[in-house]
Amino acid sequence: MRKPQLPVFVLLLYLVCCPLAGAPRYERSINDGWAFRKEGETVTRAVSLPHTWNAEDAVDDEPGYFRGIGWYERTIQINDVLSDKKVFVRFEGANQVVDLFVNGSHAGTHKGGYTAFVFDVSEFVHAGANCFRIKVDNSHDEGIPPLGADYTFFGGIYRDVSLVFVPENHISIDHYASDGVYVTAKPDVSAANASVQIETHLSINRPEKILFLEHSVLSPDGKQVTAVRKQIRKPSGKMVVDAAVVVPDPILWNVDSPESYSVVTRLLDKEGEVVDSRRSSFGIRSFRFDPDKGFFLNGRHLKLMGTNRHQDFRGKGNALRDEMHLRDIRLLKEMGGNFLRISHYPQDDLIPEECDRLGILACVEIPVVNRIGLADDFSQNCVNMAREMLYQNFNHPSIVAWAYMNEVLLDDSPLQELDKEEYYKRVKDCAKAIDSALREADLTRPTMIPCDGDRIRYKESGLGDIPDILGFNLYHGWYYGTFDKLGPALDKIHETFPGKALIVSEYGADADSRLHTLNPECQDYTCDYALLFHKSYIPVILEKEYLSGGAVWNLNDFCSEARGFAVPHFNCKGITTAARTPKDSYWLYKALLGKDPFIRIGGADWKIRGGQEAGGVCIQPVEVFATAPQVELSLNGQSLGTKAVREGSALFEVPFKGGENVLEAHGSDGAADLQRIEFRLVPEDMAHFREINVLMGTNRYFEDREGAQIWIPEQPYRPGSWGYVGGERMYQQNSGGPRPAFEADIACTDLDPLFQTQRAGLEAFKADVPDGKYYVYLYFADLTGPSRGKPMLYDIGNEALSFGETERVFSVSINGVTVLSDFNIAGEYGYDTAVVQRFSAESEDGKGLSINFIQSQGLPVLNAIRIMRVQ
Ligand code: GCB
Ligand code: CA
Repeated sequence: MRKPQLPVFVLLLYLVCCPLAGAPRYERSINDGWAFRKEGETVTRAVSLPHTWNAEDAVDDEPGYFRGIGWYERTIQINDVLSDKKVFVRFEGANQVVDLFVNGSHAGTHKGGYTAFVFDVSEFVHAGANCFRIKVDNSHDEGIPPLGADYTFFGGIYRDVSLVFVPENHISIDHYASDGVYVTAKPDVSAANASVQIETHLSINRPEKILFLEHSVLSPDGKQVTAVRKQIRKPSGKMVVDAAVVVPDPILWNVDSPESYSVVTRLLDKEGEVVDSRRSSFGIRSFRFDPDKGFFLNGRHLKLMGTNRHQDFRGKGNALRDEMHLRDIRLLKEMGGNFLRISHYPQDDLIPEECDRLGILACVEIPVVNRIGLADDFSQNCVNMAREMLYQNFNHPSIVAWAYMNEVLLDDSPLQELDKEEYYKRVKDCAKAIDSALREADLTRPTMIPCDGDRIRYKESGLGDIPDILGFNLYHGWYYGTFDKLGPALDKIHETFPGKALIVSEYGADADSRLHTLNPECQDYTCDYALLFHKSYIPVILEKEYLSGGAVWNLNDFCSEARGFAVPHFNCKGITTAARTPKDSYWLYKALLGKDPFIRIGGADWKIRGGQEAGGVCIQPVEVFATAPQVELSLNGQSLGTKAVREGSALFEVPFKGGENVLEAHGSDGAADLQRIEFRLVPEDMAHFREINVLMGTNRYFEDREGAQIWIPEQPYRPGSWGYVGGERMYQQNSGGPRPAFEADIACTDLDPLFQTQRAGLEAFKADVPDGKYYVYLYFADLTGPSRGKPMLYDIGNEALSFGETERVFSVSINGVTVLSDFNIAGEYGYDTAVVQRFSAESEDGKGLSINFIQSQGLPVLNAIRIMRVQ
C-alpha cells in the first residue's frame, strides 16, 4: 500500500498486559421508521430498510421497472452526548446515487450501488429531533457502472444504514468507508513465522502533543501473541501509521480450518487512556495462481470449485436481511464448494466475512458489465469503486483476487459512436486505470478480468494482457455448440494466453425447478438438461491442470427483468431456486465435492409426478446422488437393487404405482434418504379415467405447485387411450437453430411453461373416456408474433426469427358441437398472452371425447389441454 510519509516514531515494542478497555466508539442501525415516496408522488409509505422500490414492478407483466428518484425521510432522535464526538452515517449500500440531507443541509453525495459509504454529519446534527432526508436515484447514468447487464438494478436503500459515534480523534471510518486498519499478513517460506504489517488511518480533529497507537495481535483462540506500540508526536489531520510485528508459529488460515487472528488497535492519549479502538480480523495464509499448474493455498494445490452469487431473493428484490446473506454462504459450504465469485459487484459486508469464517476462497469485482460508458467520469467512477471495494474487503483472508469488467467486449453498441480502435483503446485505458489502482493499493492479490467465450477479441484488443488472471464465462451446450467443445475451447484459451492464470468464471444452464423431462434437449429449461450440462463440465474443469477452477453460474436463480423463458424476469441458471431450494445439480455437486457421507434422491422438490400406466405401473428413472461407491434404492419397502455410483450418481428405473410412493436410498457409507412422491397414474383402463393434464409440442413435465397438478407430455392417439391426431411440434426458430420452447414472457399467467410450447396443425385431440360429464380446458397462446424484439446479448448470434405468418383463425368442436368458431387468439387477446377456455362436454354411448380443430386461416394450435371428469 502506498501512503504519505508521516512523522511517526517507533517507541518500543512491548506487550500489553492491561485488559482490553471497552471501545468508546459505538454505532446503531437506523433501519426503521422511514417514510418513502417516489419523486412526484405525494403520499408516503412506511418502510424499513433494507428496502427496494422494485420488488414488484421488476417481476410483473409490464416490461421495465421504475428507474428514477425515491425519497426516504424520518426524524432521528439523538439523545447521545455529542460534545467531543463525531457522528457519521454509514450506508452499507444503496442503488445507485445517494444524497443525504440532514436538517436541511446537504451532507454528501455517493455514486455507485454496491459499496459502502459514510457521510460525516457532525456539523449538521444536534441533540433532539433531527430531520433526515435521503434521495436515492437508480436512473441509468452513463458515468456509473453497470450500464446494462443480465440482472435487475433494484433501486433503493437495500442494505443497512447506521449512525456511528466516534471520538473526535479516531481511527478513520471515512477512508473509503473501510475499517481504517489494513493488515497484510504473510507466512515466511518455512511458515515458522509470519510477518504482519498493519497500516492504520487516523483522523485527528483535536490536535494533541502526543498520542499512542497500540496493536495487540490475538491468536484464533483469543490469546495475545504479540503487540506493538507507536508514539505519534503532534498528531493532526488525516494520518497513516505503519507498524509491523512478527507472529511466531502462525496457525494458517485454510479452507478446512479457517482460523483467523485479530488485531485490537487502540488509540491512547498521553496518560494511556483509550481514546478509540477497533478490532479487525485477518488470516495468515499464502496463495498463488499458476498459469500452468492452477491454484495453490499455503503451498498445496487446490482446485477452486464453487459458484457465483447474485444478491437477490424471490419476492424481496435485493433488500435482504443479514441472515439471508449468510444462508447463501452456508449453502455453498454445505455443497462442498471452496470458492465464490462475488459477482458482478461487491456484496453485503457479511458475505466475505462468512467466507472467512467458513473457509471459502473468493474474488470480488466492480460491476463494469458488457461495455464501458462513454461519459467523461466513467473511468474515474470505476477507479473510485475499485478502491472502495478493495479497502472495504482488504482484511479478508478469503479474498484472493480483485476483478473488474465482466465480458466488457460483448456489447459493441458504443461502436455506433466510436470506431473500434478508439473504443477498444478507451476500454483498455479504463482497465489500466482500474488495474493500477488495485495493484498500487494491494501488493498481495492478483487482478482478474472475466471474459466471454470470444477469446480472440480479448487477445487482439490487448485487454487480456492487462490483468494477472483471466476468467472465461463458457456456455458450450447452452448458448452455443455442444458439451464436448468445452475441453478443446479451454485448450485454445490456454494456448492463446500463455502465462495467464485461468479460471472458468461462469458456466451454467437454465432450469425451472418445476420442469423435468425424460428426453433432455438444449434450452428446454428442464432440471434434467441442466444436470447433463453440469455432469459434462465438472470432469473437464477438474482434469485441466492449468485451470485454477470453476464457478457455476449461479448459486441461485436471480432477477433479470428483461428475460422471458420459463420463469420470466428470472435467470434460472441457479443450482438453487430464487428461494434457495436446491435443484438436482446442487445435489450432484454435493455428492462430488462434499466430504461427509451424503445421499439424496433426485427431484427432491418434485413432489407430484405422473405418467401413463402400463402393466399397473409407470416406470420412470430416478437418479440418486451419493458419496458412497454403492447405493441401494427401495420402493414401498421393496428393494430395486444395489447400484454402483459413477461420478456422483446412480440411476434406477422405478415402477411407480398410483398414489403415494415411498422411496428409500441407502449408501454403503451409511448415508440414507427418504422421499415421498405422489404419483398420478393415467389409467391404462380408461374406464377408471379421472383427469389428465397434457402439454403439447414438448417432452416436458411441468409441476403446477399452486394447483398441485402434474402436466405430462403429449402422445399420439391410439384407440382405447388418448392423444393428438396430426400436426407437428412447433419450435421457436432462431438463427442458431430451432429451440424446444418459446422464450416469450406470457402475459396474464405464472404458468408460462404451459403456454411456451405448442402443437400446430393438429386435427384433433381424442380421449376415449367413459360416459360422463367432463370439463375440457384448452390452453392457448399465439407465439408467432411478428417481432420478438432484440435477442439477449448472451444469446450470441441466436436471434429468434419471425414466423412471418398471416393470421391464425380456426374453429374447435367437441364431439361435433362447435364450441369456438373462427377463433383468432392473437386478434382477440394479443400475442404471447395466456388464454384458457373451459368447456363442458359429455361422453355418451362410449364415444369418448373428440376435440377437433378446423383450420380457416393459418394453422390451428393447441398449447395444453386438461380434461377432468366432473360427474
Ligand atoms: C454471462 C454473464 C452473466 C449472465 C450469464 C447468462 O456470461 O456474465 O451476467 O447472467 O452469462 O446467464 O447469460
Ligand atoms: Ca415490470
